[in-house]
Amino acid sequence: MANIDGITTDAPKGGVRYGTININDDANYEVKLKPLYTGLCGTDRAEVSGSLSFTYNPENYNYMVLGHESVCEVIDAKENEFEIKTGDYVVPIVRRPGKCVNCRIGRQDNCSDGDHDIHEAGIRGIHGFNREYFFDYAKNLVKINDKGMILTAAMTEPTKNVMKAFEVFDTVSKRTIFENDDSTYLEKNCVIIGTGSEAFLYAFMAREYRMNVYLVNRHDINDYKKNILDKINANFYDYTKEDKIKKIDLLIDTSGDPGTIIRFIGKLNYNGVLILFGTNGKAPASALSGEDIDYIIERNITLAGSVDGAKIHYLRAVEYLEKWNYSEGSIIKNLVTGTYKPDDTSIFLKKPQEEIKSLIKWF
Ligand code: DN4
Ligand code: BGC
Ligand code: ZN
Ligand code: ZN
Repeated sequence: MANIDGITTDAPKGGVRYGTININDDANYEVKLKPLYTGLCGTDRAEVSGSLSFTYNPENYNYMVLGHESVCEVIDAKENEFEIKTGDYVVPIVRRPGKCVNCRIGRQDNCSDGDHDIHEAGIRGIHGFNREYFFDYAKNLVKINDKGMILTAAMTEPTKNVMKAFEVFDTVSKRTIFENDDSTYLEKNCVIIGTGSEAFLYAFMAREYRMNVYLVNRHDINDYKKNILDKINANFYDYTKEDKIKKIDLLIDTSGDPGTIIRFIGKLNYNGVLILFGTNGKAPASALSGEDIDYIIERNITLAGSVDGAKIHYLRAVEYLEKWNYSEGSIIKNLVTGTYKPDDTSIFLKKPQEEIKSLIKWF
């Protein structure tokens, strides 16, 4: 039993509060972790607003500690086969393996155990990382070797989702020759719906494929965000005012808004791929017409949902983040638009207009 200061919520009904709580700690745990930075995203705000359909509290608790994005310092470690030691910086994995065959091979991101058997720190059935310390097993940690990139490393968790989604894209692209005749993705068009942190991370990765990248939203974005996109040679447009692109090869949705998604499906190219990623259970329904369905079929368009990521995607995320961290200008660092104190719960309630990625600083 430990007294822990944390941010608590009465999920799934929503709400957020900062305070002192008692949690039964498992004495068998191998490492004691102190968060350095935790991040928050659309998922946390959906939990707090009560709109996330699949969130549930840990067993025997009527609240859940929030937080699934973090970079932590190991403040105590028992001997372990992963050689995680006291003083190491690590990122804990959000989703913990269940019973199905995918979970048993480390692919819990593709778990088929059923909604209430999926466990995700700070999201589904287990406490999250927004607390002064917590305990874990070494196998659930991804080591950050370069302590100089701590701020960038705080974005490992959201970046691993992007790595998984691009793996899905690579996999479905194998059904045909998706590349150009010079075996590149040059001049292929990638449109990303939304301009939040995940959308920006998707833009960084789509540029690695050397695609033409367009972020879109139903309103303009500020110059700070446009400047970041300029620096990575990506574009933005307000789709209610202009239409910069006729044919889309890869469409990634981070809005979860059915009407907007359908609007863009009609622009997908032959053999195009749509990755559905944004969740928005409260968005109004919007129906596909028979014509839309014919359009999708006749062009061999693939619609794929993509959630979470496995350890391999965390490792890949660390590699790309390291590359971007040390690229000219270190643009990736500019995605962090604000750091907040643990007791400032207002950040969970309202997204600051200028936000790309908000972090909570714990030291
Ligand atoms: P976020 O910062 O809330 O981003 C959502 C973005 O979508 C914002 O820029 C919204 O704009 C924009 N948006 C909303 N409605 C529309 C619309 N009709 N047209 C165009 N843009 C729109 O959240 P995030 O970047 O942290 O995450 C993106 C989404 O992915 C969230 O729904 C998360 O729950 C979900 N997510 C899924 C996974 C997974 O599947 C992982 C992480 C996040 P504005 O509201 O700023 O104006 O593993
Ligand atoms: C997390 C994923 C998780 C998803 C759905 C996201 O915010 O990054 O790891 O699977 O939410 O719960
Ligand atoms: Zn997140
Ligand atoms: Zn499973």
